Amino acid sequence: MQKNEKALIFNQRLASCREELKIKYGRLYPDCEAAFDRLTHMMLESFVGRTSAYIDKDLKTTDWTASGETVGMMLYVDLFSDDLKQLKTHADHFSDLGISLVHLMPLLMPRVGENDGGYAVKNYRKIDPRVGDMKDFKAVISEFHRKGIKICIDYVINHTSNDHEWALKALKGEEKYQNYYLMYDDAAIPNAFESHLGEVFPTVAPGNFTFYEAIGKYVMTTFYPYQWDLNYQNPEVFHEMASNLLFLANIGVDMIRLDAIPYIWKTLGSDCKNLPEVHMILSLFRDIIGICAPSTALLGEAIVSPSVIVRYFGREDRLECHALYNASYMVEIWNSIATRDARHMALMPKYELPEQSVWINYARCHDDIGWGLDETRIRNLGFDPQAHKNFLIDFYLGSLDGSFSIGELYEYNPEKQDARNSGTLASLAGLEKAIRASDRYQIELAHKRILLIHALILLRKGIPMLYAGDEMGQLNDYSYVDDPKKMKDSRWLHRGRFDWSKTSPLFDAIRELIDFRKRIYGKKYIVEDQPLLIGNEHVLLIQQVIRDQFEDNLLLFNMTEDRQWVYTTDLKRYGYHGTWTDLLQGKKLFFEEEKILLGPYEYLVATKQ
Ligand code: OTU
Repeated sequence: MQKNEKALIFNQRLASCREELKIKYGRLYPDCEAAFDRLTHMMLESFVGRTSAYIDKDLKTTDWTASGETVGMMLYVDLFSDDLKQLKTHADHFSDLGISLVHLMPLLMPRVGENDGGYAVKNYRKIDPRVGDMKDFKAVISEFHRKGIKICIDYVINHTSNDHEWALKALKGEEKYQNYYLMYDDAAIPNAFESHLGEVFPTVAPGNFTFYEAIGKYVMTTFYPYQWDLNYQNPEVFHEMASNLLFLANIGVDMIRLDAIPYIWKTLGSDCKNLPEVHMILSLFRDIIGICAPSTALLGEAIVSPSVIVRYFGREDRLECHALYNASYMVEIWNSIATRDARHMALMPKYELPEQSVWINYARCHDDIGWGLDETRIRNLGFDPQAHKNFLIDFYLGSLDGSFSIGELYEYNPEKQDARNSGTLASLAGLEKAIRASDRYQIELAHKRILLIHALILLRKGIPMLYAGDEMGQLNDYSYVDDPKKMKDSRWLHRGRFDWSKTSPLFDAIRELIDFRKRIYGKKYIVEDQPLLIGNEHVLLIQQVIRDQFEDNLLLFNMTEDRQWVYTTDLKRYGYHGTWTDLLQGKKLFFEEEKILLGPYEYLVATKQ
């Protein structure tokens, strides 16, 4: 495609939404006529730089994020395969398992030294030299695309590292770049900010400002002191970050994970989270991507309460992220596993999402589990929220009598009796303790529990996202305490090296589950996915409406290690009668009989036939 041909396409696309875009932009940056023109010019340049093959892909790509065939896995390249060259040779691991989307965690050039697992980025246009270079990355993309696997990478938009070119220039006293960050000459404004702010890492990185003696300034650092918050009030920062976004899209990545979105806009006197301007920025990013690289999806990372997360999908007339992490569901899964009580999950509120919006369902990721359960719901079920939280913390630490878990605390605050938990899925789900005790029955139970957890993410509506290693039952890695760069951050407990020498029966079982998902839902899409309350609180019932399928699917999950009965009166109450078949094992289920039996951690996908 010629340059002028591309320009024509771009101008047509822009013309259809230019005014709207300008109004939105004007809300953030009033009276910036010239700046807006510069923005659209930058977009044109970027579009002209997009390869014809990708422009073609943009036209052909359908809503792959909503397809039941999309199954993701996230990993750190260095821990999984040492580097990108090796990763290329491991493409079969994903194909064998049925993974069609791979999230390569922080891949862009990070800060030298401590870097928050790569979430302190020094250069948005270069690859972390420890794993390779841009050529290697492009080779991975084309190899994975050839195999039908899409690629997601992180774009850390709230902060740069303190050795990013902009930060270095700011440190040299260049005012232009000091305005890229939030810097203050004395403590007055920082203190005023602090009185309304929380802390993300209260023990490892307390406070939200860091004093840099070299320039005698306080720099806003919401996360680690070496992660400098960007100042989006400055239109230049917005432009640079929009331009970097398009740069990443033009490499050919299919999904861009926008890190820590709630924090990107700061207003004195507020808690600087989830402010209206954040939504405006995301909506602009969505429009910009929609014009310049529309086959690229934006995945937002906002680990906040569910009613706040959901707003990051935007509205039908002002879309934001294509996908968001279903953090609340993740917490509910672990809550139900510990309590053996499915009611919390059954009572989760339902949100109407704009079309083509999708949840990412996951059980573990590289971060801790924070127990942000809805307190009213806990109270309504007859529990005290604080006591319940303490129960979960102790349960997953493994200190509680009868707990099958082995984990560690993260950000423990003895005064507030608060903590989050670290640990791999398998160790939290009982495999490590069972292996240590050489208890074959408990090992078998732990395997069942791990599969149930995977089923809870693989059989529901949304994109399932597995965490690499979990498919092999990888256990906690305690070696992080010997590394001075990691020892203070227990999240490294579940960031161990992938053990290629190991085999696990879990791999095949998870592969079958993924295969099942694709067969049942691949082309059909789950339209509705609704938990329903039943008499037996230990069993989760999900009603699914499937496109192009006359009858619903009914999913039953036994959240306990004991056998459970489901009384069919419960199912009839919801209008379900007759003979059903479990599609997983081919079992017949007779709703005219009194009850249905579920084995330990058993789950069924029943349909009427
Ligand atoms: C993200 O997480 C990343 O997932 C973390 O690995 C990084 O450390 C962090 O950003 C900084 O870049 O606080 O405990 O609401 O909760 O972005 C994890 C969003 C985090 C934040 C989330 C953040």
